[in-house]
Amino acid sequence: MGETVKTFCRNCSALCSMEIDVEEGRMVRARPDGTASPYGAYLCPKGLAAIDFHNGAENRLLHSLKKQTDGTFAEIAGDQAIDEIGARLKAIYEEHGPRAIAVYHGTGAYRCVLGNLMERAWVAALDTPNFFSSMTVDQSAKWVTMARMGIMASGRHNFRDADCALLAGGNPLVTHQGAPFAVAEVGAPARAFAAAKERGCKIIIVDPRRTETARFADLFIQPLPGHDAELFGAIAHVMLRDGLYKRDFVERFCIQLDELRATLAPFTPEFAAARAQVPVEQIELAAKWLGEAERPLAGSGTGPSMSTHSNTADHMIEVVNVLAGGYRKAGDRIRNPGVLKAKDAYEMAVSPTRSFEHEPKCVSEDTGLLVGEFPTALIPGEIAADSPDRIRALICFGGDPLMAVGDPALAKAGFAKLDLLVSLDSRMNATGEMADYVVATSQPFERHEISVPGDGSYPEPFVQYTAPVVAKPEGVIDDWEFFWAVSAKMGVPLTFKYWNYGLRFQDIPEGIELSLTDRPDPEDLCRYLAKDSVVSFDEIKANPSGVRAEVALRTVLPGPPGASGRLELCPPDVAAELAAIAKEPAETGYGYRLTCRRVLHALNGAFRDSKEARRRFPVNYAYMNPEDMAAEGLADGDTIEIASEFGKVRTLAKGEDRLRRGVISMTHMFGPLVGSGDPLADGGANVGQLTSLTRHVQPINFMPRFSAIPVNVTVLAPAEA
Ligand SMILES: Nc1nc2c(c(=O)[nH]1)N[C@H]1C(S)=C(S)[C@@H](COP(=O)(O)OP(=O)(O)OC[C@H]3O[C@@H](n4cnc5c(=O)[nH]c(N)nc54)[C@H](O)[C@@H]3O)O[C@H]1N2
Ligand SMILES: Nc1nc2c(c(=O)[nH]1)N[C@H]1C(S)=C(S)[C@@H](COP(=O)(O)OP(=O)(O)OC[C@H]3O[C@@H](n4cnc5c(=O)[nH]c(N)nc54)[C@H](O)[C@@H]3O)O[C@H]1N2
Ligand code: SF4
Ligand SMILES: [Mo]
Repeated sequence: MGETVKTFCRNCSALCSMEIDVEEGRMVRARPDGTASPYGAYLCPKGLAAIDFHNGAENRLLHSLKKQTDGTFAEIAGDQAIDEIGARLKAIYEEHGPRAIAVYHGTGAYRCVLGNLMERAWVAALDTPNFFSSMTVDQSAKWVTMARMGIMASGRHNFRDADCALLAGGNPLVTHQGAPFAVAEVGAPARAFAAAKERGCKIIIVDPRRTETARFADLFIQPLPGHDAELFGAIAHVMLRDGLYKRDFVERFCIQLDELRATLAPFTPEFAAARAQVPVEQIELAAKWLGEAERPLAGSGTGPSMSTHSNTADHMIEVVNVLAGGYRKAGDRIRNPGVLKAKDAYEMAVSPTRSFEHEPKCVSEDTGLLVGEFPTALIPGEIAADSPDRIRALICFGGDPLMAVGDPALAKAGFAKLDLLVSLDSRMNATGEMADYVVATSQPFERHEISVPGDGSYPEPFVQYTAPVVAKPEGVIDDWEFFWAVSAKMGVPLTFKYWNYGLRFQDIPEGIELSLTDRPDPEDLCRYLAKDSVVSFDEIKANPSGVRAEVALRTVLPGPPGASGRLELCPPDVAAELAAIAKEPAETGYGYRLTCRRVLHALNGAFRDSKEARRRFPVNYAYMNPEDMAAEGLADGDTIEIASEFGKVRTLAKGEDRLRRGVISMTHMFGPLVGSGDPLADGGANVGQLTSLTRHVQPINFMPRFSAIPVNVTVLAPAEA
């Protein structure tokens, strides 16, 4: 007999509500569940493919593995693996101190609520500063901006309230990436854009590729990649030149306007238009629309954050948002103050912390923490450093850092110096291949979860809880169990807390002290997380489609009297970066710029081997403008070699008229770490081979250049007819 179970997808931050048909303990079909969801009924192909994936696609691991002395893996029981890992960690900790132990938190860990909080509790209990995540090889330019400019505590406008929205280098129709940085709604993004247009919101998209999202654009700017610093510098220049900025806002909350004006003097629209190869009029128009809007919103996806001068570019995008006054004001309605933890917002600026200038610092470079994390691109260096504080043990939770950081030769040499490498994952990946232990974990539909990651970020107040839809296979464990059990084995007591970004774990006063011997009950942990909820845990549990909570109307409150925080628009380091960019010569010798992009049917390294993804993407194609292909004598499916200053990849070319000429667009995390030369046999190519961990890296966050990479193309073989 079959049954239908309600739950929610945990692949991305949309957390779409769904129902799943289960027959004889096996999931067979998934459908969207619009009963209470803040997006209505919606599921993307990855939500649907999740069933496939659970049922064994992509070589799901059903047992943990231990590396043997001959380099092969042998199965090991989960408990045994934990005992051995716990003992080795304890020895490393006692001999070398807490800094010898590091964790890497990957994309698969973000929506794993209990695992994530147990990991944070463990790291806090060990008191190691070595916390790394995929965020610092993603959009940590945004964290750098927060640390150098400060933040407006009132927050940006909700997309549903904006009357002019600019998105640079993001494609939410495909990626479902939204607030707080990008401009979109995470679930049902096309519906949200259509509704925005209906309301009369003007939409500006800035992207070298005419993205799926760009079909909603009132103004589409298609620059050469790598020139957002100039482009947004020029938009700011025009806003200052024409008085198109919110004077009151800037006077109340900002400093360094004169410095900004002086620094941006060379950033005329003509200068930026020549660099980015866009019409001057588009720069002027973007400045005018944003300057005149009442509730503007300017933000970016990964494009500018991965591209040339990413930190400066991001600072300038935020400067444009500041000049436009793109934040909620006192009295503005807060659409979703949160349900599990409802929060107030205040109209006040919080001055920059420049946290990266303070202790603790990395050992391989003079840089410190950003939002409590060290830069992931420094992991290989932090392992290889000649320092008593170097990293000796690395636990990777739901990620593949070896693939994610690029520069495989350097990264691999670093990882090889570890005493202990553990991958906590539901499948084997490149990092797992190098690991001493791969601990097989449960997958979302096999565990308890409550919507902590959506709280306060859903477009409307909403909360959902799920118990496992199906039982987990015998040989796998929950991620949270790993951290709890390893900690117990080390004799380190844990306090489980409701942590979220912006909080320091140690500073959170409340928590539950966990026993080292009695395994916590996951439902009890979820109940604890709902302790302060507007809707009681029992009511949440009784409503498996989730609850659209009735939350009393909250508005943004005025800042406390005497609040003296200010946004720094143009600190000296940013001014110096802009001055250097203004004088920089063009990078020559390369015919193309290779840009980052994502595809709908894969999620970084995950789902690329699902049936649907493989049918569409036997490899990660190198998309090129058809005129460029004709000029190279290339046809669809021809094999090409793409070479940067740092390495080469081989893949198949495919025409895409959405791209401007001179741009090649390719997604990441396909193929093996280092390709064999046969892209079809490899199932794609790792674009990380074209990147460097030592050259073209940003100061502060050490972000490598993953987009606008200068490359040349060689034609290798025509496609078979
Ligand atoms: N289906 C799917 N969804 C995903 C993912 C996935 O792999 N697949 N990954 C998830 C993750 S980890 C993330 S971080 C998010 C990312 O979410 P997005 O940021 O929306 O990701 P992309 O679709 O890669 O969009 C980046 C855009 O930047 C453009 N771009 C590249 N270089 C430049 C540049 O120099 N300047 C400008 N202005 N634009 C540029 C590219 O053409 C591309 O359209 O998506 C998440 N969601
Ligand atoms: N060249 C280049 N490099 C890039 C990028 C780029 O665009 N170009 N993008 C960057 C970005 S934005 C990111 S986010 C990183 C991605 O880097 P990572 O986050 O390190 O890589 P993913 O492939 O997303 O790894 C997710 C892993 O989580 C596992 N997983 C899924 N669910 C669970 C679970 O419930 N529990 C556990 N334990 N594991 C689970 C999956 O099997 C998968 O192996 O790469 C970065 N690197
Ligand atoms: S958008 Fe897709 S991957 Fe993200 S939660 Fe919804 S169904 Fe899952
Ligand atoms: Mo990401």
